[in-house]
Amino acid sequence: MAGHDDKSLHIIHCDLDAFFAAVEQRDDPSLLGKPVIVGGIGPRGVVSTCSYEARRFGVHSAMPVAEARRLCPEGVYLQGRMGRYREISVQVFNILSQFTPLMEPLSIDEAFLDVKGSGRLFGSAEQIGRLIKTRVRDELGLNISVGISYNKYLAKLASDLGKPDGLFVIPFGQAAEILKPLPVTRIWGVGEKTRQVLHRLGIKTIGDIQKLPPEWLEKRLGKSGRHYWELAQGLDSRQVELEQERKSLGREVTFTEDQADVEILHNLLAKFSAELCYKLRQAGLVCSTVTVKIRYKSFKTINRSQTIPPSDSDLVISKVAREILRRAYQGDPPLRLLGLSLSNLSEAQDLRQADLFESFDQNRAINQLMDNLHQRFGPGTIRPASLIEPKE
Ligand code: TTP
Ligand code: MG
Repeated sequence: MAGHDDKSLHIIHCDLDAFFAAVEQRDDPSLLGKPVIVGGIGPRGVVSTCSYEARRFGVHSAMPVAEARRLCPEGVYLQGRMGRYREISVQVFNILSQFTPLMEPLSIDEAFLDVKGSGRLFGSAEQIGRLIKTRVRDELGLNISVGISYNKYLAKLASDLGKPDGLFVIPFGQAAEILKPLPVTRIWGVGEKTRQVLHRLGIKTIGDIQKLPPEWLEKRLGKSGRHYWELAQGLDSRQVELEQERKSLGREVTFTEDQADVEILHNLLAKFSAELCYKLRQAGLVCSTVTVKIRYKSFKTINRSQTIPPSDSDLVISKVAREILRRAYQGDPPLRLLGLSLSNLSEAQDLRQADLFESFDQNRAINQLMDNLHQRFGPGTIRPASLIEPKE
């Protein structure tokens, strides 16, 4: 496997241009060349994204739609169609995965590829990048920006620097120079808060960080200080991970009408727990962290986690999840989104420690029985009473 000393160009980062807006333009060619803004259409809606034509007016993601309308009154404003974007996303990932088995999707429109072993079939990383761009354009009618380098951070930066419709390569030996003039917010993970802290320390560009001793930054920012210092030098040892190896499993729902009924929310968490634990057991995994995510109408989002002894049991996890929700939310204001994710995954044999819990073996027997029934008669055959919907 390629270690972090491998300076050959073998990591590709792909990211679609103006994804949601580009899908709208492709599905309705009368929108081509126009400023298209996708976002919530209510009075407090937020821009999800917009076409590059709209960006020229200063419109950008996360801006209130009302402000976008002021900046760009002639824009075409559309409510998103998430199902459609997911569908196209799957088609894009299908194309990408044909160039290497080592693909790591990062979000709905971006993925890393490690093409170390793909050379004989498809050529250099740059040739693969060109093939990807051609296929995504010809088969799906979308522009995808491609960044190529010898590690993940630099490949991601490269795709960003080349946008739109880019193909940008950062070879070893040029990384430090390319990084030097960029603002610190170009460091992966540095957001507005860290930017302010760094500015107060007189640090504005990545070049400013390059000149510092790592200990200096570590002393002021803790462990992330060291990490940012490494990225500023163009060092990143993280490997491209297969999706199956990903460190969490999650399920969430955005409500069509904001939801404040605590009982419905609790039942949903039980349902998510059942689905996710079934997947865990199929994969022979257990989880040690349970995270509940809630998003208010205002878009304010809260994540609350709890560490537990490793488990793959619906009963254990749904109890923990509901306890977290009970502490975090009492029914006001209404929620727009509820999610559950399980992380800190490990192989199921690590479970022995958890055998200390008395009811554990009994849970395991019940789960095994339920999984067998699922497999034989389809999902939903047998469920804990808490998962039966009120209508039924
Ligand atoms: P991005 O890749 O960040 O943005 P983009 O594809 O629209 O534009 P580009 O990559 O060319 O800069 O995000 C992908 C999609 O995710 C985007 O089309 C819409 C959605 N999204 C939101 O809903 N809200 C956000 O704040 C952001 C940044 C993205
Ligand atoms: Mg994108």
